[in-house]
Amino acid sequence: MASFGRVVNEVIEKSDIVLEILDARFIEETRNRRIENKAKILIHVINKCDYVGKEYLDQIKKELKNCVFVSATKHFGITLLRKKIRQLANKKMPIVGVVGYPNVGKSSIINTLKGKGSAKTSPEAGYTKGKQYLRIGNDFLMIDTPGVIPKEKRKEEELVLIGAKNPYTIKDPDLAVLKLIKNHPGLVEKRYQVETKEDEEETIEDIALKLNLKKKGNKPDIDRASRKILQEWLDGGMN
Ligand SMILES: Nc1nc2c(ncn2[C@@H]2O[C@H](COP(=O)(O)OP(=O)(O)OP(=O)(O)O)[C@@H](O)[C@H]2O)c(=O)[nH]1
Ligand SMILES: [Mg+2]
Repeated sequence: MASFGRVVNEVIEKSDIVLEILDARFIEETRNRRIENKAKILIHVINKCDYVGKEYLDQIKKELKNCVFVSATKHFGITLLRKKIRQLANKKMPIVGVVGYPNVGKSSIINTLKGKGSAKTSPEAGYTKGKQYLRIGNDFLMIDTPGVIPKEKRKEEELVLIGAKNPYTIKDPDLAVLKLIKNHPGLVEKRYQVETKEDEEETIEDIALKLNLKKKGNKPDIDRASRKILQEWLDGGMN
């Protein structure tokens, strides 16, 4: 994955307007102040709104200036986004840079605006590798960019919980699950119908046995169970 570096810096400099794409479930965690401070004109695009409730979004609306709520996959909010870009643009064919953390839906938003699949998307974080220019009709020129994470925010177990890292490629998925259980008491236990344990490592063991994920000697496979739990968390299966 690209660090916050050359590519994104260059895109922000070139762009008349910057769309900072944020995951509706993790707005604060996916904000990048360096991007926000550098952009000439900034629109916060809150994507994946299909995962969250309206009341929550009403609250966010009060806190963020220039924000638009969308769902790229459910196709809502896109017309509003197009309008907002036009409204804020100070020229006819503005260059619009699309930036944000890995996996927040940058490429998906561009595709939905364009009306057909041209920017490749994937559930895997870190999919887009270089920048790509895409013309959106006669309205604007968009630049898709690789997802970037600020250098100071590199703790793997936190990144995986906001979708910025792939649960199937990280080294210690159980650390992320332990954090998930601590941050959301009862949520994981309820999903898998297991008892709350004082030692959260035991909770993961119980889930592994329940899912029949075992290693040699009938031991619970913590690693596989953890990756599965994380994927389900990211897919919205615990709401
Ligand atoms: N539920 C839901 N899923 C979405 C939405 N937008 C995108 N996704 C999914 O999120 C995943 C990542 O989407 P991408 O468009 O590839 O994200 P990206 O920001 O371009 O990711 P990188 O290129 O890896 O930085 C894909 O599995 C999409 O289908 C949305 O509005 N709702
Ligand atoms: Mg992408």
